[in-house]
Amino acid sequence: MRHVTRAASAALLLGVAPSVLLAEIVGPTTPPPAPDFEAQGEPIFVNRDEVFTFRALDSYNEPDFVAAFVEAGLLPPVEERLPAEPLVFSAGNMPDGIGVYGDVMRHVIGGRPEGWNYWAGQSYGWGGIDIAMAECLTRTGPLFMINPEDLLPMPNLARSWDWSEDGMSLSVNLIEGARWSDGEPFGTHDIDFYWNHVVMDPNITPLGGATPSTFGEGTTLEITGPYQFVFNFTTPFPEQILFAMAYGTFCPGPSHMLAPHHPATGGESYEGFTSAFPPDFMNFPVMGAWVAVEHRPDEIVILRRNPFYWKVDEAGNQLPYLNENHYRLSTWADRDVQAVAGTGDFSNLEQPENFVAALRQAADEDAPARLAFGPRTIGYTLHMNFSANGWGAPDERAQAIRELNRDLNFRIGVTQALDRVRIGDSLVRGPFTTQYPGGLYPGTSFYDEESTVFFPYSLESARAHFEMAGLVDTDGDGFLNHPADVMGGANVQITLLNNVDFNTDSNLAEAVVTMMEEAGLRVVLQSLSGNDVDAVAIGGGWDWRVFRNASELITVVQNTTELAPLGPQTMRSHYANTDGEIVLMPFEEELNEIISAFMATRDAEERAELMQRYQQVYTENLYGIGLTAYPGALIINKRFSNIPPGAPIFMFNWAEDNIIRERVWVASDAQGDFEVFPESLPAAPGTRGVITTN
Ligand code: BQZ
Ligand code: CA
Repeated sequence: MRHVTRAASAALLLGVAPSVLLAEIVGPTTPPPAPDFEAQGEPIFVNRDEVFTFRALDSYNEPDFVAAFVEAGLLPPVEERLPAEPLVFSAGNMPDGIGVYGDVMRHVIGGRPEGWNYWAGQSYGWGGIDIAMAECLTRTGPLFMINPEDLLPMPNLARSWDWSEDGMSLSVNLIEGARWSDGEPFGTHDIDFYWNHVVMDPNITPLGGATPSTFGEGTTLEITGPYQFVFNFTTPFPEQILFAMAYGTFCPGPSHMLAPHHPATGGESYEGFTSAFPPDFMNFPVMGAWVAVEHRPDEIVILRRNPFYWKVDEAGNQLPYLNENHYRLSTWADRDVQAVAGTGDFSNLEQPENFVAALRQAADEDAPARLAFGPRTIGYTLHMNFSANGWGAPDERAQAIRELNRDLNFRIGVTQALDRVRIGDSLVRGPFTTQYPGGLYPGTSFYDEESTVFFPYSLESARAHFEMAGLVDTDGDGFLNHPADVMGGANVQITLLNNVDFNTDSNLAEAVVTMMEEAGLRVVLQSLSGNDVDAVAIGGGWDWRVFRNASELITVVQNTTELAPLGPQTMRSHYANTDGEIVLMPFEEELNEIISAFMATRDAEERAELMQRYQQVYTENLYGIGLTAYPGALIINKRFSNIPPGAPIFMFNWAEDNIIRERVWVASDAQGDFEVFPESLPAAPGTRGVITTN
């Protein structure tokens, strides 16, 4: 009731609504209930220190073929390759216990590697390649199984941290004596390079999009030793920093490789920095469990075990257990097909168009793969470009759209023109999809239904709102026109950016085009492939965009800074112009206040209340227009052991991180004959392939 009154009075306040229009307005409600859908498999909840600890063991083991490299004098002994106190996975937390060496995880992906300079924004092709190669200061993927009372990021390259008494600084201790996969030492020299020449350098944006605002405005980093550094803050106890240290935003690169190419440290130019490690540059040094040793374009990327990996199991076996990781370069839909058929090993079943076929095949007792649906954490938002001061250099037409995007009546018109039942059914029938108004997802810990504003589907109401936004079909061709003083009163024409690599993105984009046409709005697709979509999205050359949501709308605590336009490049629908200026709408100021307050408090009740306000302000202002939300399923070949029960395909991170691949193994009698480079190890950086002992 409250909402209905508010919307009607808002229309009156705008002073443009004749009573005829008001009669057609359908007011907002709370969201319709989601169909029941049981997640399959519950996580076994534990505290973080039950998963692993850092400590020295009496002795260490390695695969026999690796020991042969040591005997041949090609590699230092295993105890010298490991840190004094490696990360030790506890047997008690392993679903199937200590493993054996061998075999391969065969991934299939839809992306393509652009190059290996992640720190200059190059994608490795997604689907778990970068997650396998890059390690970060903290780790969040496995948090889906951590007790709520202990829910903070897990240590990783950062083995521990201490807050100062006043909470204004955090000193971080790195793992000591760990090495990059080429044997070079890892330490704060790598942190120094990442912080000062990647994060703080406005000329480059690393792949995860880390900017100074990611770590809190005014945060500084001071190196205090070879393995220790200190963050200094402007507000006390910004716990958020621990999440900003995780995947995507604080995964340092090998400074011994990167620094010589960076203009600030001896390199020639930024272009030179970006292109220094093209896709055919093999054996780029990593801290991850596997190294890229082979890339055949459009065919495959092969990763081989890193002999310097700094994690072991409780019996002292150096990890990983799996010798190789394959990434066949195909399509995302093919990943589902191959995983179910057993010619691939892993898929995040995330495109509902494939649900029915996958379910049918997996139901067979002899099916090679198991399939388990998780919570409803895959969702799509229609983003509008809110920059009216130059981001992406809009022409007159695009500028007119930006101004419409900033008009609440226009956004209400758009949301009410969307029939979300039809949208869901166009992807898959059954209890999977739910009508998603936008903002936080139902079923997640900070979600509050009462604070969620849902504008029901109504073409009449949509048209009335478009009219209140000044759009009328003045030439009678069925499409709404701008007022005479904008674009000469021409038809409104909007572009919709979508990622053609996913059928779901394309189907949703087409549904939006169709439904807008029914309401008189002309929308044309701007269809691009993944890497190009990301480039256009960051560059700002788009009006609307279909976007698969990131983790902040599920967890709130991961990527929190991306919930509001706190910095020049934090809110993906509203970046600053090239001068770093951003003109906020009043409700955006409110969102900024809420998120800043959220990050500044550790009081659980206050945090819950703040997120209720966030959801209210977000959904009543339609900051992002929700399209649909649904559950995804993890498909994994039955021969793998140690897959944690209840691992969601997406929560704090993707399943490629959630399942902790370095401790996944295959029983000897179940191992396939899949290794392409048996008995070998990665060659030197810049060299193709592997080395052997003979
Ligand atoms: C999962 C993921 C692992 C990126 C990518 C891709 C890019 C986005 C997103 C997902 C793929 C898979 O997602 O779809 O299931 O394997 O790789 O990284 O969509 O285009 O830019 O954010 O993670
Ligand atoms: Ca017209």
